[in-house]
Amino acid sequence: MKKFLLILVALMLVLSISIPLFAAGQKEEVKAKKELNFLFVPGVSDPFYYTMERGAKAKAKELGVNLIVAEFPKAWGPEYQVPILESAAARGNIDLVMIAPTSVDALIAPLKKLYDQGIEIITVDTFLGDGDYSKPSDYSFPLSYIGTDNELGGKKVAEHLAKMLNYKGKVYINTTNPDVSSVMGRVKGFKEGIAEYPNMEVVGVDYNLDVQQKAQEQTLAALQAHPDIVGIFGTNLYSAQGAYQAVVQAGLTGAVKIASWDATQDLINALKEGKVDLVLAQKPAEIGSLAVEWGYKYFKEGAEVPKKVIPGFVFFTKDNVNDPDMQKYIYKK
Ligand code: T6T
Repeated sequence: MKKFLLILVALMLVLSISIPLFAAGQKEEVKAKKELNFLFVPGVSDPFYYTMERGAKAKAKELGVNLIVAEFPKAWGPEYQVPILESAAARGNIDLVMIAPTSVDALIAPLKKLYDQGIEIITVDTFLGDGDYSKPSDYSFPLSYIGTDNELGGKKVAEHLAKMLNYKGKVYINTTNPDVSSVMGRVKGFKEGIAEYPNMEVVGVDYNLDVQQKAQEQTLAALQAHPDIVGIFGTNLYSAQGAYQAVVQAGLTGAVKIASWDATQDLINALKEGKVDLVLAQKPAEIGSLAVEWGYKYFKEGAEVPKKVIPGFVFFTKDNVNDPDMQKYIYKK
């Protein structure tokens, strides 16, 4: 019995040393490989992610990384994104997945499964859990979150909108989903920003599930329910496009100020026409490019990837919308 126990202890010792060595050896092997395979999984089919794809492709070409772009989900949600992720990853030989998780919780398990198979993860635009990958948790396995500081953006939008409204009146938010980090952050930041002004109030938040038609209908209903709404925040491109269309439809252009997020050509044109008053432009091409670059540095140079990489944002207003140096911020494929 004693002899058996001794053998068991010795066996466990050998295993505890050799498993990490084997894993480290595997990583070294990937580093030394000539070509890296990165898989990009966007959140949905929209100009924001097409622009991100463009930035990622350009950087991949420059660095000689093989970038595989998964099918763009037709609609927003894990039920569309997870099957695309799983079938794209099943082709094998993927070193890194760059993905915009369409839910803070529902993507944890499918991504953890890939991570456990040896695939590194960078979340772009949206994150898992609270996005803090620096403290141990069941969602801290990604190398990094690379995307906008959405809370800060929401706060800044509130400041601009409040100023346009002389710091008084009722405002309304149209957003996409309650479990998506990007828009959650925007709503939180905006509410906190508006709370700074005692004569302002957020009268409602609607969730359009990233469907523009729904955003338009909800905004019309909100304008009917609260005829004293003077400002609206559309938290992403479909929300904002639906919201301003509703204001046009209600004949309230100019009377109700629209703060919008995401610089599509449609929203920029609407700004020029006075149908929208503010457009926040994120930097999707830079997000895509940075994700490829950090992945490359990690594998080829052994770089430590920062847990958060935050490119900034810029605002379009009627005063700068025609500036030549602002045109690069309009989303393009
Ligand atoms: O606003 C972007 C993105 O940041 C967000 O996570 C989802 O919506 C967009 O893709 C715009 O449609």
